[in-house]
Amino acid sequence: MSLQRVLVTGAAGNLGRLMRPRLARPDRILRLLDLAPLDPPAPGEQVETVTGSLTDPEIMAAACADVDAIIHLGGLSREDEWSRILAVNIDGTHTVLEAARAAGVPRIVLASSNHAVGYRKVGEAGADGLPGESTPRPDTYYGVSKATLEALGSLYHERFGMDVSCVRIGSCFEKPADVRQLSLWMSPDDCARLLEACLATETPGYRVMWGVSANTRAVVSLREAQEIGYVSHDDAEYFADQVPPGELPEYIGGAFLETPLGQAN
Ligand code: NAI
Ligand code: 15L
Repeated sequence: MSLQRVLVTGAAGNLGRLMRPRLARPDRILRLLDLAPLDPPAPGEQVETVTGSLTDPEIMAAACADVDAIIHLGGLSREDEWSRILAVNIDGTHTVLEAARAAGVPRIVLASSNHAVGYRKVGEAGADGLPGESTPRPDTYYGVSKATLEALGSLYHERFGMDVSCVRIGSCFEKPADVRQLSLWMSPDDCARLLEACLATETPGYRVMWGVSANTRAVVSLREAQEIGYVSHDDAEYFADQVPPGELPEYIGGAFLETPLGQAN
C-alpha cells in the first residue's frame, strides 16, 4: 500500500482539530504543522507533528518534503492589524505556495473565507445563490488577505501547473450558533467531505468554491464544489430551534462589516 502524505497547516486550530480524526485513513500520513502545541499522536494514529511558523521558509521547506498535498488552514482567522495580516496571511500564504512549488507538491487546498466577498449582498445572485467564482468584495483586511490568497493560488496554478482549490468557508464549527450560520454553516463532516473531494479531483485545475452544507436557508451556490464530487449530507436547519432568534444580515459578511479595520477582536 502506497502512503499519501498530507501536510495540514494550522492543525492546532478549530478546523484543524475537527479535521484531524476525519481525514485519517489507513493509507495516509497527516503531517500537522502549527505554531501552537499539537496533541501528540494517539496510539495507531499516522501523524507527524511540526511546531513552527508557516511564515518561515526553512520550516516550510522541511515541512513540504515528501508531501503529496497540502491543506493550508493556518493563519489569522479574523480581523487583525494590517502588518500582522500582511505577514501571516499574505506573505505566509506566499511562503507556503513557494515551498510547495520548490518541493514539487502538486496539489494544495487553500482555506479562503466568506469575508473575501463579505460586501456582497445576500440574494444579489438570485435563487441560485452567490457563485463560488464571484469577484472579491472583502469586508476587512482579513477579507483582503483571503482574496489575495485566492489570487496567489491562481498564479501558482497558471505558472507552475499546481492543482489549487480555494474553499470560501462559510462558518465551520460543531453547530451553527446564530441565524446567519443557518445559511452559511458547514458541518465538520461536510468539511471533511469537501476536502477529500479537493484531494481526489483530477489535476491540474484552479477552482474557487463555497464550503457550506446543503442548508435549507442557502444563500450561496454549491455548484463548483459539486462539480468536483462534493456531496453534502448535512443541513444547519437541524439546529434551527437551538439558535437565538434573529435576522439574516443584509450582507454576506454579517458583523464583520462593523469590525473596525485593523482591530483584533
Ligand atoms: P483558528 O484561528 O482556530 O486556527 C488557525 C490556526 O493557525 C491556529 O492554530 C494558529 O495557531 C495557526 N497559526 C497562526 N499563525 C500561524 C503561523 N504563523 N504558523 C503556523 N500556524 C499558525 O481558525 P480556524 O477556525 O481553524 O480556521 C482555519 C482556516 O480556515 C483559517 O485560515 C480561517 O481563516 C479559515 N476559515 C475558517 C472558518 C471557520 O468557520 N472556522 C470560516 C472561514 C475561513
Ligand atoms: C471566518 O472567516 C472566520 O475564520 C470564522 O472564525 C468565522 O468568523 C467565519 O468566518 C464566519 O463568518 O462565521
